[in-house]
Amino acid sequence: PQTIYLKDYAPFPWLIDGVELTFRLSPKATRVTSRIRFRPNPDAPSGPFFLNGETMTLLSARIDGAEVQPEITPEGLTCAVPDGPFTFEAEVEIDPEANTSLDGLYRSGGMYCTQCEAQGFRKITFYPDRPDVMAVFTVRVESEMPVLLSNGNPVDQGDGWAEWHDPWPKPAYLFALVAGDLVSVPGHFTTRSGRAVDLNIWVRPGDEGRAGWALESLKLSMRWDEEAYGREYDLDVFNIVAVDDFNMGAMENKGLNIFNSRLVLASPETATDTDFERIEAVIAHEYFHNWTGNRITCRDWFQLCLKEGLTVFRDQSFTSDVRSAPVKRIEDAILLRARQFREDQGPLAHPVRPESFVEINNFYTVTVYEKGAEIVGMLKRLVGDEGYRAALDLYFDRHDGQAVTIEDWLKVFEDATGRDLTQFARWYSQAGTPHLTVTDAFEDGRYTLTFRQETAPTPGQTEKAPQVIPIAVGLLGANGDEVVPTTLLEMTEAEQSFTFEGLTGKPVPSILRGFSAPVEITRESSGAEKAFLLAHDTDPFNRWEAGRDLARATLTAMILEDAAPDAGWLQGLGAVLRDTALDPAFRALVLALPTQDEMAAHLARLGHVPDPLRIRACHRALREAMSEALEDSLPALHEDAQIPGEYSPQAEPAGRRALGNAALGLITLRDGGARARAQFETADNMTQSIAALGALLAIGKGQDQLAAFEARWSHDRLVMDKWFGLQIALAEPEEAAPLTERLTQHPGFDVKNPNRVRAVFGSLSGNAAGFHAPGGASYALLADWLIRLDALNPQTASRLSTAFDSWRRYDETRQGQMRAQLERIAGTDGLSRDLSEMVQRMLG
Ligand code: B3K
Ligand code: ZN
Repeated sequence: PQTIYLKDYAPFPWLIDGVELTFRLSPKATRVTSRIRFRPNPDAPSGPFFLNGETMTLLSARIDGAEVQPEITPEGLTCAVPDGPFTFEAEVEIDPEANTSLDGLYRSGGMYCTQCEAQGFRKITFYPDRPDVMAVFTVRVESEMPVLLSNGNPVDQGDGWAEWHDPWPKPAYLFALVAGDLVSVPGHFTTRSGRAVDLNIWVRPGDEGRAGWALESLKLSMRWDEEAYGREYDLDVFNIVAVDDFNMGAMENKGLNIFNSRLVLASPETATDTDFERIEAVIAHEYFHNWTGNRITCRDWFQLCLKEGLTVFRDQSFTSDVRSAPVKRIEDAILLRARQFREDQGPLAHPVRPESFVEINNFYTVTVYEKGAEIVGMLKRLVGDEGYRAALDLYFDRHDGQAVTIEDWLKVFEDATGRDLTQFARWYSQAGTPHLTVTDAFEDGRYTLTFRQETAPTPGQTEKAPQVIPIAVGLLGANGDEVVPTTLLEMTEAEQSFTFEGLTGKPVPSILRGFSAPVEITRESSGAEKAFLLAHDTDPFNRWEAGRDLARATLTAMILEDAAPDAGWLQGLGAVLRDTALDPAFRALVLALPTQDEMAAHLARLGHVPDPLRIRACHRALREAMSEALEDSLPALHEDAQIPGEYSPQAEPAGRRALGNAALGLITLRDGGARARAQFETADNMTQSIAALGALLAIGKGQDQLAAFEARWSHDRLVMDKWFGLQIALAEPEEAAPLTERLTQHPGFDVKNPNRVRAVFGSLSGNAAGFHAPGGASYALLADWLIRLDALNPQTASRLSTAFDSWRRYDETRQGQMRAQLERIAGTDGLSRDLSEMVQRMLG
């Protein structure tokens, strides 16, 4: 397979004045006719006329009405064309029923739907399938299905047909079509300039009662984008469709977002608080793409972070505003460290803007998305709120309707604020997590902080240059008062010192407040200093961070030195938990330990070979110690979460339930499960019922509850995903592989449904001790299924294969076992481009 390089970018030699498509839908033989008006691109060198096209049969082609015989390859079509403008017409036949890749036009549960990002449109018809070719589309759909949807505004419809017109030029990856037996939960929104917009959440008949939250989230997002960014919606309708078989979360197609049903459907009985929050955030994310992604898109796929990093940053800001900002920041930092730092540490590390790829779908990563969002956050911190708003206004103004690059993006910040971003741009090109080492000194009222930055080599990048790191620092006095409020230090050198004058005593520094840069930090500081910050820091992020550091330190000492749990930390934890002035959601986060995988990564960084079983045992022992030390506080926290009246998924009650469920988990370690069983019996919502079930499974009980849960929910795919996932995630190490294998034989297991496959195999690899259990059975089982899945759905197989990316962390036996599985996958005939690229990179 061919490697594509950023440096080879060349514009398409033609522009498109209009596209007309007609779909005659039929399960196995859908006919697509296209009429595309091309005109030479005055800004591009001329070149051969090539249209992408795969897995389809060309029935006929015409140029300016005259039949032509193009040359067809597996990748597309070439053909001689006139010098000036011309119209290209084609009729092709495709087979949606046979399309198990869920990319292009496919069928899911009897409906037709599409997924075109990144390169699915080329499975629908012959077209220049690249984001820098933008065109106005008119679409006619013919089908006996009752609901026929496409992008833009409805033009007209009749019996068995509908026509849509999208006035906004767009790249083909934003094309969408849906045809199905659907019902809508309708709504209305009036934009601030007075445009009336019809909203619809389209679901299967019977699911109407679970779409209300998605609709409310959409309205909230539309208002927020007007208020926070001055961005209004630009069509008469906005449609969202829920589909069961979907490779990822959702897709921002212009005016017709298509969503994985798990990110649309929610009711208190079937969805957890986390699901509700996630739905709200993803609805917002896809909606925000209307401006950051659709109106302004990417010149090429190397610029993916241009739309994804920015849109994630926007959805994070939205959640901060509608929920709790400190809690959101902590959640985002946890995710970034657990997944993006892990990616950076292993063979899949790549820059936020990669320079080459084989399969672009392999680069929809936490690095592009979440680290991409961190870069936008740093830019905002560096230029300030006003500078940021001015830069964004200029971005929308200057680039509306264009397909642009990271250089264009940085230029608007330079032009709007006068700042030189040459060095800052390294955040986009340099892979790896910068590591900061901090030392300090105090003399004569002068306090000096010295930072050294270092980034470990990553594949293809051995030398790393210093980056611009915004470090937010505050200084606390001995009594806990803030003697220097949060100050932004801008580090640009490999090593750099900053001084604070006029202090009366040596302060306690609170460094990297609000997680002001996506870096790791090491500072030799005493446990007492961290305990002080846990008790006093005015920055909620660093207060949480101090507790997290202490938890990690005590776990590390338990694992490496057989130490006892740190009594001082347990005491500090108790004080935080009992502090009712603190947000319960925040307290729940303070109570959560670093995951076993994070501990493995941490030990590996310290130069040790992590033993997953040992980590698990110490993790458990520490939780037991917490359960004992906090015994007096936990019941009250649990009882406070039993909120009378109607369930609400808003932040405040959800936070109380999060804390209550965290308390329940700890109580269950000591009460034999009595309280959890009672909660399971009486809970009227999924948040509390699944937490009770999890608490029981974690102590090796709960089999009756598991059976009752299945009996109650076996008809519901989304709820059953939780049932499949939870028991695997919590299985004893030696039980994980056999249980997973048994569950693949369960009548509810469906290898063609990505949610189910992820519930099963994502939970297996997420169960660190189970995945790495001695003998390697889990490795072999995952590899078996990756091979099987790859033949049906390469994208989902490729995504799940990242479970192996940390293989070099472990002991020789485990390394050998994992490598053998990777090699077995690599040696499989007919492997997809997706999975083979991943496996090759992991084998390095
Ligand atoms: N843009 C889509 C992701 C497409 C993934 C293609 N493999 C969803 C999103 O980020 O909003
Ligand atoms: Zn996105």
